[in-house]
Amino acid sequence: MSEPGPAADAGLSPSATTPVLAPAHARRLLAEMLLVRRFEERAAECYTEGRIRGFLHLGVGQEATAVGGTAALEPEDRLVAAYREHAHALLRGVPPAVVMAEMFGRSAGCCRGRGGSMHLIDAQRRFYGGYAIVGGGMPLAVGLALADRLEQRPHVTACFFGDGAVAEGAFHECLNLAALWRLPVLFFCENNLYAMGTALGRHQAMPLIHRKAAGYGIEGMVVDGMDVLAVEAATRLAVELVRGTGMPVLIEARTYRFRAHSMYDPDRYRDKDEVARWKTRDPLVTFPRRLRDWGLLDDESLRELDAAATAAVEQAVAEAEASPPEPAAELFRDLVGEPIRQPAGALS
Ligand SMILES: Cc1ncc(C[n+]2csc(CCOP(=O)(O)OP(=O)(O)O)c2C)c(N)n1
Ligand SMILES: [Mg+2]
Repeated sequence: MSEPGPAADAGLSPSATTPVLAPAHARRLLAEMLLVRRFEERAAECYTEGRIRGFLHLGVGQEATAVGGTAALEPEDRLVAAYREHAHALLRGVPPAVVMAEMFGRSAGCCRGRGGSMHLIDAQRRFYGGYAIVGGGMPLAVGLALADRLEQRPHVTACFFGDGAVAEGAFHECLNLAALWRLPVLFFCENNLYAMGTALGRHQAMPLIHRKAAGYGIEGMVVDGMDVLAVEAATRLAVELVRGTGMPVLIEARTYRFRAHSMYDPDRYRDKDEVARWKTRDPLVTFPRRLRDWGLLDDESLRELDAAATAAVEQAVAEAEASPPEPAAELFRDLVGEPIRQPAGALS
């Protein structure tokens, strides 16, 4: 995507080469990235304090990919994510307090505290999880899209997964079936270059992930995942293609996680200089800077947006803290079905 015009026209006047970036839209993208970043920073603190237990995977650094990738979806479109999915849940409209309560293990959580950080789900908001198994969400996305195709519904299913999932059989099976059956899936690879401690080049013979689309006869695109506008533009194009042709599309967004894989990971497999280099591309720094250059943001508005994000997260923590755990009597709810009644004498 070419850049909007110079500050003189504040990005407001359209021309052949300067797409319009509406100020309200720019602020929305920035507000969303701030909410996700502040939410995850606070979650890390809560984890250290022992208020969140189990696993916690943060996507700090990857906000532009999640925000740009979801901005192009319609509210009715479906989203399946992997386990680094706080951003995706929030961006599909799951309230921050509900996500935080889930991570606190409280009854106000979207799974009543049973799932935790890796298993968020809210199907009513078209957010279908949250999968701890690498590549595990992909067959589900294909199934959702198959149902939409059979029922002739116009929705797109966006399936987010990491570069690690590309090494799984499920990736290839799902791209193959979705292409063969012409299913409306947007396969969205959040390529942060690492699968736990394994660098992409150590598990992929051909590491240009978007090119793997050719093997299934579908479109593949690559985009700078640190640039929220580029990600949104690419995703918009891809979603239009999926909706217009009914065929799946694969997007690879190149991004980077600034923090370790999980709260347990000592992060010894990456060169500190590499991390520092990627941090200079922090979308929470570069996007506000561009908006300032284009006259769409001043320091005070940035402070206000940031304060609003921080306040929303504090409110979420307070509400999560105030929510009780599930009563013991509910422990088996949603876990065990009704006992199957055997015909008398069947097993004897
Ligand atoms: C099928 C399967 N194999 C291995 C694991 C262990 N595991 C957990 S996270 C992970 C790395 C996945 O990396 P990627 O898909 O790139 O996602 P990222 O952590 O970078 O967001 C692995 C191998 C798992 N959860 N599931
Ligand atoms: Mg990865």
